[in-house]
Amino acid sequence: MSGKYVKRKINDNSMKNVVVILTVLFIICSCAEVKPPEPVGPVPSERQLAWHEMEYYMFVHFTVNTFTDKEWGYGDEKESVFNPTNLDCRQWAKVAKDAGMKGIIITAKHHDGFCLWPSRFTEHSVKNSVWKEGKGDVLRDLRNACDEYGLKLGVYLSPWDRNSAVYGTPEYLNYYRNQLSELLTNYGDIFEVWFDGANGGDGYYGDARETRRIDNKTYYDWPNTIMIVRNLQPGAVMFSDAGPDVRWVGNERGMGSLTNWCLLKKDEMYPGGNFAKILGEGHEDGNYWVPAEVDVSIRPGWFYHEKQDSLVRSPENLLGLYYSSVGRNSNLLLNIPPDRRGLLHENDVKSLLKFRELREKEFETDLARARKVSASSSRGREFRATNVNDGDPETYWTTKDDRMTGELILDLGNETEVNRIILQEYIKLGQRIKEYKVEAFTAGNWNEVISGTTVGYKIIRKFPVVKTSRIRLTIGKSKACPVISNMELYRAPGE
Ligand code: FUL
Repeated sequence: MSGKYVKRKINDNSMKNVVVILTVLFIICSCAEVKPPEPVGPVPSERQLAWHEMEYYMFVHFTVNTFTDKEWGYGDEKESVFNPTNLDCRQWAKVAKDAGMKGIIITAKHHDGFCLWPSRFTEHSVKNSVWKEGKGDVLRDLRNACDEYGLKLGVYLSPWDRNSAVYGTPEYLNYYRNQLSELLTNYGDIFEVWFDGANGGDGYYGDARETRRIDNKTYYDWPNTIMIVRNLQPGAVMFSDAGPDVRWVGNERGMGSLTNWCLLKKDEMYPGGNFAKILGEGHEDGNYWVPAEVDVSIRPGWFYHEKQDSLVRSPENLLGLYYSSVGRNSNLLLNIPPDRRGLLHENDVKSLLKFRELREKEFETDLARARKVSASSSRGREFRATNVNDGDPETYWTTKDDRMTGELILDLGNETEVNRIILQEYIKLGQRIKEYKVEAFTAGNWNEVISGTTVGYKIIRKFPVVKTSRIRLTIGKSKACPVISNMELYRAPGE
């Protein structure tokens, strides 16, 4: 064997080894590269994810109060006062659908204790009213109407019951839970169960007519009630001041908080407690995912009052509510109270439908869609910048784990007018962003158009019209590498 041959053989072998090592290294590197980031902090459950996507739905306050012109019934109302002349849940559902809403939550029982369904556990219900000669069931009608119009159904069951003789005793809990079980067993899939926190004290209470105080921290034994809902309707989220799944935003004016964490230290809270400020912002270091819901009425009252027919919110006002709720990482639960006919009043319907038109005009054409986007850094191909404007909520842009900041530059092609931006984090990996700003490239410089703190499921921000060919989003602070699934830009009418 000549020396030359041996040398060549050795060279060949080393070359092969080098190629093998490089290939293995490449495979290792690219595998490491495509791994998604680990979730940060609490993440939403499946039922909460489905809830986030609902965004906007109808609240319906309807009971004896509608006929007595009250906001809080005392509990001594005769069943016969409940007498809608033309109750039509299909009209409610059609309006909700036409308004772009995704569901309806109804006051199955408000504080006065009157049940809109023929409960087996009380005489104080539709079964003793004159409506449909006592054969009616508002919940059944609404279920059918929601199915017909492709809407989800939710129920409000007031824990405070001013009619029940046993309210305030342990026996009442059985009564309450029996009613809850009836609602959650007989009316199909329920998407949300609404527990309000009001406990005013005085009431009829089976003709005792007295004040009954309960300790709202302990009396209702919430953990066991929550179990009932979990067992009977695993897909339903539960709302109260403190969750467990969805929290009150802390006011009834329709104002979500600009800083809005979907996180909450809910173990420290309970329905009816004094937590308004905390509920708006949530807790940055909260240990549960409990996003905010904004509940607000289209009229001054929650129930229908004829004298408020001229006080219905205008379409422009409703659009404002949309920005201060859905635009601030919250869902919007908008109350439209049926009147004494059992119909949504013409004024409310007109305003709602016009609001839909306005909303559609605001977000007519997404100017960011499929435009060129570049990022200051990326985690790899799978997590590239263009994932933010591909219209797919399951793809996202993110950086390597050691980056807590990042920048995206969106190239609009030509000089284009814009005045709205939508941003969404990929919340399956937790809520991360603590600080962001948006700039436009104008007159040779980057100029800030808006800045803020949290993002979460979704924010929609307005800013004065700017004509630009490039928009830059900077994530200034984040709990971990930023993860953005969506960015949209619009030119809404007006300034
Ligand atoms: C509160 C109640 O007292 C009001 O009547 C209304 O139902 C509102 C949505 O929740 O707790």
